[in-house]
This record gives sequence, structure tokens and C-alpha cells, in this order.
Amino acid sequence: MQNIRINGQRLWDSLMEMAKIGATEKGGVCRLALTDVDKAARDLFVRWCEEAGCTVSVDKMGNIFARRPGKDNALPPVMTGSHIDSQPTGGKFDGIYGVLAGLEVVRTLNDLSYETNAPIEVVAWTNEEGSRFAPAMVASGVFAGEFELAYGLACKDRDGKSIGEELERIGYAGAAECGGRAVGAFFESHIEQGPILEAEAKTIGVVQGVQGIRWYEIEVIGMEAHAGPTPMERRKDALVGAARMVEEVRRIGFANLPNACATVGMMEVSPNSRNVIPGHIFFTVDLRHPEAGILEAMSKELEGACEKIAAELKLELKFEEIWYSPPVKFHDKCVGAVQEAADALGFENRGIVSGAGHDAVYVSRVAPTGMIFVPCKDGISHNETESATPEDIAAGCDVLVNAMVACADAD
Ligand code: HGY
Ligand code: MN
Ligand code: MN
Repeated sequence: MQNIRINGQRLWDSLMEMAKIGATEKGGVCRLALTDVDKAARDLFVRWCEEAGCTVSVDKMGNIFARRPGKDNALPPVMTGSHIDSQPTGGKFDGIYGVLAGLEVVRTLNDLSYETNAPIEVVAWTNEEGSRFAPAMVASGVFAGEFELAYGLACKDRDGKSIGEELERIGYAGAAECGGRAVGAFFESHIEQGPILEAEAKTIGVVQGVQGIRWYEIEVIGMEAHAGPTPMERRKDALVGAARMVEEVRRIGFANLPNACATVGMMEVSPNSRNVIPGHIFFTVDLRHPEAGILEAMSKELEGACEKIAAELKLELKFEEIWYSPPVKFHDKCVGAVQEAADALGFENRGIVSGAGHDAVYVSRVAPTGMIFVPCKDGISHNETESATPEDIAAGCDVLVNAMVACADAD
């Protein structure tokens, strides 16, 4: 262990500079994937990487790779990174911290004129959030072979624009193949996005794995009719059906505590007119649990509940599971490297399983993978008030650089 320390002020300044791109009134960011704002942030990241002497390449899913050569460039790179895109009411740290922590690793190694044995790569994965384009983590999924390239490029937003079209539009439809190459190890630094580390006054989360996730798209179809003359008993009110289904989602979450999560995050009401009985509802469901078996049982319970409600209210139901990300356990080599670095650097730490999905989930299919968590204020994320301290942000990056160097010099 080299006991390398990064330049915390430089990392913090880069984060605050990047946070100006897509800045919102309440102090967060809105950088939806492949919008002009995402492009502006990508362009800044690419410029910073080139200024740090990296060679930058972009693959067919728009993933950006900044490469710093090592002594033996035939070796597979030790990679780190995360995502630049954000939620509509996102924060200054979700994703971009892992991208800029990787850049800080490069900048620090440059300061030290330290040449690693294996090359280092910093990556920004396209569309991690899954907010504009579903599913989440789709570009790291294509890189890892979970999804075909054609599927990834064809994912559409609610306006019918595809990832492929938007990559072309913003100039990030790269030429490099997406995936199919060796990666020596992958590390992702991220805020925890939950309350555990802060509550236990731990600086570092040594991430053991990520819980399972299932996403659904549900349509409830009734019949538009006049809100005035239509008798209550003759209505086919799609919104009443959807409302009861939303209540079932919550009930299923509570019925599977302590580890289940169940959320309806998006709903579209049609025709969305105050004096028309809604005839069509589209809504999404996000179910999560660390155990695959319980997550599957929750899924079956949800489908059964929706079918029962639709039958009772004489509504048509379209129920589709659009994404399943099984629970993942990270590689002992990388978890160990993170643990060793955190201990050697003297940071209070604990093991933790991630409640949020991350690109590391898919990269772990093709490379030994680990994650480093740092606390965020009140455990809040996917919220414009998301906040972290400069000290914790720097500590996570200190762990990152030492874990990466240990792996890059191991061969
Ligand atoms: O959904 C997630 O957990 C991640 O923020 N994309
Ligand atoms: Mn994230
Ligand atoms: Mn997120």
C-alpha cells in the first residue's frame, strides 16, 4: 500500500465547477442523459482528461474512456468511473463524484510522476440513471454483454427519441466497440445515498454488493367519459384502479420489511382533463430486495394484486416487467483492496450492501469489481439538497487511488 493522498481541494473545486452545468435553483443539478446539458458536462470532462494527458475514446453507446498509459500497456486497464447524467431533481454528487474521483486519481499520479504497471482508465457511462431512458445502467450493460448494442441504441424516452438518435445529435455516437475487451479491475466511488454511514459516523463504506431490482411498466385502461352526467356506478375510471394499485405497491413493500423497497415514481394520466374521467394511466413500479427469492415473490404478488383490482373495476391491464437486475456480490480481490486501503489510511469504515443500482453491477460481470461509499447528508440523494463534505469526498478518493494502484501494480 503506497499511502498516496489526493488533492482534495482540486477534486472539490472540479465537482463545484461541474455542478454549474445544469445547476437548479435549489442547489442541485438537472443533467438528463444525452440532453445538451449532459453534452456540456461530457465536453468539460473530456477537456479535463485531455489536459491531464489522457487519450480519450468514445464507444458506440457513448461511454467515454480516458486512458493513462502504464509501463506495460498490453495489460488490461484498471478502470474507475461512474456516470455524468443525473435525475431531473438530482444532486451535485450522484455519479459525477465517481467520474471526477477517477480524474483526480490521474491528476495525482501525474503530480507524483507515478507510472503504474497496468494502464489506468477513467470511464463515464451513458444513461446510468434510467430516468430519461429505461432501463438504468443500460450502457454499462451493453459493455458487459447483458444487452445487445441494438437494444441499447433503440431505448426510447417518453417523447419517442432513442439513445442512438440522441448520441448522434450531441456528437457522442463513438466509433469504438462497446465492450468485448479485457478489464483488469473496476472500482466505482459513490455517495451512499442512504443514512447508514452518517448514522454510524463511518467515513468509508466497503461495498460488498448491490441489491436486486425489478422495474415494471403498467397501463390501466378504462373509458373516458364526462365527469358530470356519468353515474358513479357506470364509470370505468382508470385512475381509481391505478390509485389502488399504488397502494398495493406500498403494502407489498411494508409486508417484506426490513429490506424491501417499493416505489411508484412516474405516472401519466390521460386525457388529464379535470372534467373527464381518466381512460388511460401509464405508471412505473420499482421493486428492490437483497434476496432474489423474496424479490421474485414480491413481483408475483404485485402482478396478482393488479389483476384483481382491474377485474373488480372492469378495467383492462397491461403489466410488463421491463428490467431485472439480480443481486450482485463484488469480487473479493477488489473488496479486499478497498478494505485494506481504508484501514491503512485510518478511515473509520464498515461493510455495506448498496440499495442503489450502479454501473459496477454490470461491470462486475466482466471484471473483478468493487465500490467505495462515502456518507451523504441525512442519507438524502435523488434530491437537489444532496450534500457531502469535502473531507469525506477526499477520503473516498484516497481509498480509490490506493486500491487502484495496488491492483495496477499487482501484476
Ligand atoms: O436506480 C438506481 O438505483 C440508480 O440511481 N440508477
Ligand atoms: Mn448514481
Ligand atoms: Mn442516481
